[in-house]
Amino acid sequence: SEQLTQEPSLGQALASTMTIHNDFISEAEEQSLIDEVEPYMSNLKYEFDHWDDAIHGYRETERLQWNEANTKILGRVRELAFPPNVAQLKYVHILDLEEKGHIKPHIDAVRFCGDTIAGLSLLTDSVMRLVHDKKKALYADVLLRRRSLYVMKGTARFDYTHELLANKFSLFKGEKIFKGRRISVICRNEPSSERTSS
Ligand code: AKG
Repeated sequence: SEQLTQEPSLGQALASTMTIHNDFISEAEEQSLIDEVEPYMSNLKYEFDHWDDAIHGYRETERLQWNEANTKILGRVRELAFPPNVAQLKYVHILDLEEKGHIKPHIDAVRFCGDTIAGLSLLTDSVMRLVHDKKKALYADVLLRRRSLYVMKGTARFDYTHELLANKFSLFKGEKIFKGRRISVICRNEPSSERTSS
């Protein structure tokens, strides 16, 4: 699942800029996040087959206010992902992918998001594929376990597309990874004025 051996320096750059923290939250903390977002999410419809959309079978929202327990969890995410003087987006992005849902390869727009993306994966394991934007033969699959946190920055965020494999293609090191419904809770920092003004 890693095809980066032809260019070991790129493999290293990727490994140091896409980090996974397994069991970042407990089962109780996962439930606490779900309990807060589910009443709102369950009223939205899943969206499908928008021809130009990167995401299929999803519903999403952004949230500013969280209860005390969840504010603490998100504080731990922010503390790990962002140095103290980095301006963070206050809104947290919540993406709910139904079992049939998947995310097509894309790079997050530099206009809307800074150099770091930190995402908690809730409810299911899944596989994220990172493909070098210019050299498509260079890619790595990353296992996003239920309750893990990933932090994607630098090379991984700017030079690689990321996608979340549909259940029928969901393999990691040759092993089937069942992807059920997945909710991701994503913190980002503010876009940099240098990148957006060019
Ligand atoms: C995006 O919002 O751009 C994503 O690719 C979401 C990634 C995730 O669900 O962890």
